[in-house]
Amino acid sequence: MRTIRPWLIAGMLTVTTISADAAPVIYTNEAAYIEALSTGGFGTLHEDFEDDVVWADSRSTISNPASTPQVNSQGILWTSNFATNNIATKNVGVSGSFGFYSSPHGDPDVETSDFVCDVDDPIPEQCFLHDGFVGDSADTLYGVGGWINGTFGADVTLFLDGVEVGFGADGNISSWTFLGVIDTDGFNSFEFREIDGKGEQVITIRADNVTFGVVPDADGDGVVDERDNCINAPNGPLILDAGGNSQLDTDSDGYGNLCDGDLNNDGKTNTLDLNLYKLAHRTNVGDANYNVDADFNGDGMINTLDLNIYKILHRKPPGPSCCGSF
Ligand SMILES: [Ca+2]
Ligand SMILES: [Ca+2]
Ligand SMILES: [Ca+2]
Ligand SMILES: [Ca+2]
Repeated sequence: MRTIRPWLIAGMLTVTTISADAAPVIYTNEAAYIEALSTGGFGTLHEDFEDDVVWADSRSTISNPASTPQVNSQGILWTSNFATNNIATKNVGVSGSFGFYSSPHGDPDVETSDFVCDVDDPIPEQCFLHDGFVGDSADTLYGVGGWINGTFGADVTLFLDGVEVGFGADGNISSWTFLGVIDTDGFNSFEFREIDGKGEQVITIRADNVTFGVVPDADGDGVVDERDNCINAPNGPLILDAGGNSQLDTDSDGYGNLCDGDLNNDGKTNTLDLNLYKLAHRTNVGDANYNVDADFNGDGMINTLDLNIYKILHRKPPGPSCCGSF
């Protein structure tokens, strides 16, 4: 019975509050950033690097460094901005017990190269260390903002999907500073990069308390609205239906069973559907009259629980759904 249905038509619909082709907006005030995400209709995802289970392999102390090539936390894959470097978390954060950084710092090839990097002006590009870190997300992100700190007045810039957005003068930091950006066009990767540190002068950056702007998940079931076949009825991986199914849609019309009382698929839920329901009431899987589409909660039995769900659906069109066509 357990059905994990792939989101076949992901992204077909867009959230109406998201406007296209707007320039990214920089924020240096966390409250203003969070408020702008809310006003824009976005949900938020917060990363404080405190989850010991998720971040276990990256935990380190000054005396006993530990690091790992990558960590996937809440759908964000965190890596260093140099492929051969690792990432680490230790007691360098702005709050809680842990913050985040790349380990080692910057381009591992600079200090070992034969290139002469002890010049100040102009500084060859090969001399820059560019300490930093990257996050990649399969789901589209619309904002990234967090507390950044660096040594020696770190110059921090930001790349979204490989394109530099920058922080301008705001990216010149020497104490914990909030740096954020909202890009309503969406992005799937970001990089915070230090652009001033060079050979013989490592300038490091660290991060903590990062908040992402994400598409909304109205019912909080772990499937964002743009992929949720029952936007207002929890039926996703975090809140499975009574049968343990996620996104169960037995007639494959794009509306999950939990929000699809339209048993004859004419776009309406009316007496015709009620009559179909009645035929299946008090049947179980395997019975002659069992109708899998009328098993709204997916538990293999059509009983009072399903009737109660049908009552809510009666006289309403199926959905709302990401991916239905009515
Ligand atoms: Ca949802
Ligand atoms: Ca359906
Ligand atoms: Ca109908
Ligand atoms: Ca049932």
